Amino acid sequence: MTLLEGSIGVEDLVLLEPLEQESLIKNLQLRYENREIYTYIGNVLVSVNPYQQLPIYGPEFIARYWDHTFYELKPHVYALANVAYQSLRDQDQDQCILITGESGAGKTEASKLVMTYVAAVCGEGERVNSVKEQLLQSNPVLEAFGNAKTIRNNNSSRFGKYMDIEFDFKGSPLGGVITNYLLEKSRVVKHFEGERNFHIFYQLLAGADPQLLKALKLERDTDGYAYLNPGASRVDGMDDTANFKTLQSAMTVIGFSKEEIRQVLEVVALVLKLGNVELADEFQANGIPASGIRDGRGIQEIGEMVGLNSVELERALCSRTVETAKEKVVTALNVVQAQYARDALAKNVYSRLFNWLVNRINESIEVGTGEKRKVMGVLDIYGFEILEGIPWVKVDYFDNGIICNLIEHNQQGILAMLDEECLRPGVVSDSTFLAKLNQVFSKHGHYESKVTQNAQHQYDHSMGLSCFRICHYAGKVTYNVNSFIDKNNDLLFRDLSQAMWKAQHPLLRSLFPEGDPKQASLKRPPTAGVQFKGSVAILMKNLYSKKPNYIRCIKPNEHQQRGEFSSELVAVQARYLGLLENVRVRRAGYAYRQTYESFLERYRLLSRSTWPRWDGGDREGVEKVLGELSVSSEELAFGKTKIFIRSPKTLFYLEDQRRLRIQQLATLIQKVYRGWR
Ligand code: AD9
Ligand code: MG
Repeated sequence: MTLLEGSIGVEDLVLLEPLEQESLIKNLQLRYENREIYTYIGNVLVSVNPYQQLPIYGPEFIARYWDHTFYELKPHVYALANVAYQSLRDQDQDQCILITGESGAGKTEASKLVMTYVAAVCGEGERVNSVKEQLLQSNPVLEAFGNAKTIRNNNSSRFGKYMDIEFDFKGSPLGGVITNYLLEKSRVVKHFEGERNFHIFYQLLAGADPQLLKALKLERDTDGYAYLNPGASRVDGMDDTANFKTLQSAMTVIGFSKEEIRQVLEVVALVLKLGNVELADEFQANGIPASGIRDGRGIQEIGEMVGLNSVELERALCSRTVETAKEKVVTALNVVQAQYARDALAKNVYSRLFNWLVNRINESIEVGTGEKRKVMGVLDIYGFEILEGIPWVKVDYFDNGIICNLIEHNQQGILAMLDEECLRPGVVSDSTFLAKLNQVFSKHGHYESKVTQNAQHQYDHSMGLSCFRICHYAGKVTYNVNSFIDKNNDLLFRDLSQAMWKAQHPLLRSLFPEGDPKQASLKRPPTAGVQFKGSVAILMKNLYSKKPNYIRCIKPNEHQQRGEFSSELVAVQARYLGLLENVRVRRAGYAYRQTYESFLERYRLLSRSTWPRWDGGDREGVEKVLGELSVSSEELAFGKTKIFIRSPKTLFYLEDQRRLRIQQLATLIQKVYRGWR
């Protein structure tokens, strides 16, 4: 292994010898064990989560990285932030920071470190400082409402976030825009054992002073709330009380008024109280099952808090009105349906509140029109387990086309079929959807389910009957179709939105504009799948217009433990982050386009015509080498001074051949040498 002076292992994996998966992991491990969590692959930053506070952050380090160029100091997230910021400022080039890695790998922490760095170096002055403060304080607010403890990560982001930070021509910050993606709103009503609901619920109950608690008619004990799993309310090392203070002051810095903060907390309390609304069987005179609220007190409290008639709320929860062109038909909901309606309402209230918060923050940090600005985008999305198959986790250079087609094809993709199933009249269910997938994809090489396995006489007991599996690049991922239809439909009965719209509570009311009878249209809103596809398309377009800077985050163990490095776990991540390929491409000097001269210099040992001696021109030499290796002409384009190579596979092939040839030559030399002795 090459050792850079004073460095542990190699600081840039491009220098790794031998270039293999195993040595790559060993190098990361050696560095990790010496508390060197950052390593480069050229200008890509690899970061391994230390699970401890290392003394490598803060003003002194920021100043040091500010004063040096990229390769002068040890690899660091500050160095990457520095390059991005300086090229934005001096070369007028919009930047984006793309942070990938699985849940708990350190994406959000990395994004905050980038933001802190940029904020520290991007100028001063009263106005500038207040913009910076607002930008930074958006983090605790979004984390309180959008993060939760999961099995993988005590502070897991349950939404995707993209933030554009905007600067003037001098590089001083003007403001920003935040876009959020797919909040995991099902968490509001249900989460796994050992996991928590969103932090805000615990922060409010732990941190509210007695007056506030009383005003909101809440109990401090979390066990009394159906939407909060019992026994999992505390998280080691997390102080909900202190975080509640931080949240309130962050909201104040951003510009939320006292009244706004109060209203936000009331809506949070409303969600908790909804969870405690118990529904009971009732029967109509004709014996048809219906439902009613078991104990009217909770609903009464909700009604009083948000200015709603509780009788009307009960009606909205327990019945459903279907309007046709001619008439209105009211049907009673049975208990299961009414519970579904209640939970749908809670999820909708919460996720709309979250969107409202993001918009409200944007109102504060938005930049007025007119001024020309430079932009730095920061993308922090949650783990692979959720976003597989979506373009941005596409590993560079891997042809993901087959999988994307399987999922996204306009008529025959899984998403399109899900939409179709949602629109189909009659009895549709998750299992009819799965049956359809099984039928259409029975022969698709990347699709598997119990049914297709049986047809092929293979049995994999790890897969349930309600599951299908997609063979992604990163490995096989099993999806359970339970509640796919519901999630995609994401329907909120109109009765409920109309009831919410009638509330006197200004914030709650504003969350349900479609409840206004004047607004009500019979048009179906786009399904969740369609909406998400649209927002991803916009994001991709935005990212393509910027210069990318990559941070690849790696989780060293499953236990959130410092000092523990599981080679197997890291190897899996390294594989789907494509680290080795990344190193190979860099090492080949980005030979996609390279001058004939340097290309020939590197590869001329591969042809008898050009090795050991070649007296002809560079271009002819290159033609000889490629001709002798039978590289397809489709792969090549001969420019005036440069050779262009289409696919990295060809590059890998050339690199492999070169490596073999060097080995052969080495053996040969040894033989000759022994012969001499
Ligand atoms: V998820 O997909 O949102 O579930 P992330 O965002 O990748 O995940 P996160 O940044 O939240 O992971 O990191 C998880 C935890 O690791 C943090 O709460 C810290 O306790 C810890 N961590 C991550 N990076 C660092 C670091 N550079 N220094 C110290 C860190 N601790
Ligand atoms: Mg995160």
